[in-house]
Amino acid sequence: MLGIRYPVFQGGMAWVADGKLAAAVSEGGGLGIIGAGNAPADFVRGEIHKAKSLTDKPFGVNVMLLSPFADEVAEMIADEKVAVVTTGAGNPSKYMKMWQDAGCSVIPVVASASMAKLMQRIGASAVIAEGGESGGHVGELTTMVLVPLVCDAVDIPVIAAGGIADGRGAAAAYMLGACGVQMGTRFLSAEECNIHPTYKEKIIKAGDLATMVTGKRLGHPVRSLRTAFARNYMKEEYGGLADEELEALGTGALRLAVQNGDTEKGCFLSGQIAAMVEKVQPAADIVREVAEEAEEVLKGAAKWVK
Ligand code: TUI
Repeated sequence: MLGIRYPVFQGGMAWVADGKLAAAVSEGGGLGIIGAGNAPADFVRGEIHKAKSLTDKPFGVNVMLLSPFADEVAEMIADEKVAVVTTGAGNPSKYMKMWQDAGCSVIPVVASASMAKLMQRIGASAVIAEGGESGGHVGELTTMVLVPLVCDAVDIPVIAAGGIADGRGAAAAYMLGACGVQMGTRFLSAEECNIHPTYKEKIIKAGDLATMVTGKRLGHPVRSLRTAFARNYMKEEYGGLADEELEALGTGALRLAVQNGDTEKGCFLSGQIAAMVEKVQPAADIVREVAEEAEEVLKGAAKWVK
């Protein structure tokens, strides 16, 4: 459907997934995705042009729907005729027709089966079912529960995300009915991923209980590494801070983590699966390794059949 060799998407991580990372993933046979995050349209356009200069293969752009620049980014994407648009943290209905008219394949991230049904009804090409094991803005359901429910709810292809970082996870996702996977955390350790070295080191060192979820009180729960910042945020969340003050505490924290590696004030978004990420390697190797390992695992699956 998308003209990619391996069914492996790289999550469109805000401040992290730039044109260079997306191009490296697409060159490796997966689908690289530029994360628009909270950036203005001109900045994202620059990353699209960078990706186009580095690869002829298809790539995508993720629109973070809570962004104050979502409207202008959405229009710019149609203007640039980007091959694939993914969306996160909301309902992209109002942009759907514009993107379809521009020839984009629209693949929204959903955190529930009802949202998946709605996306199918308005013309989505596929959906990404993202479980709460993922990093960043998370839904209620786990990948294990969400993916088969979404597969039952829609006829369009389903890509699984959240808690997947190797071929076993990808093979399991196919068994749940998905036809591809999206990974974010695993790509944080890609050579071409331009985050602060401290961020990469923290991901590689992370253990199985290294992440926590904050922000539930404000209605947008976010999973990140359990740092001084996250613990303090959690304390204030259940303390006396007003909503606006709590909101202000989080503003800019992701950028401080990504660009400065600031362990005091930075918010290091990460999925639970960081515990499985062990080394820095080229993005193309990650794509191939996961896809090939999934095939190996599935070849061995006959042992479960009489
Ligand atoms: O969007 C993500 N992950 C993100 S966005 C982000 S930036 C941010 N920073 C602070 C607060 C909030 C966001 C960091 N990580 N993943 C995709 C995703 N989408 N997960 C869950 C959803 C989702 C949630 C509700 C999709 C649709 C939805 O619909 C609700 C509605 O009806 O509008």
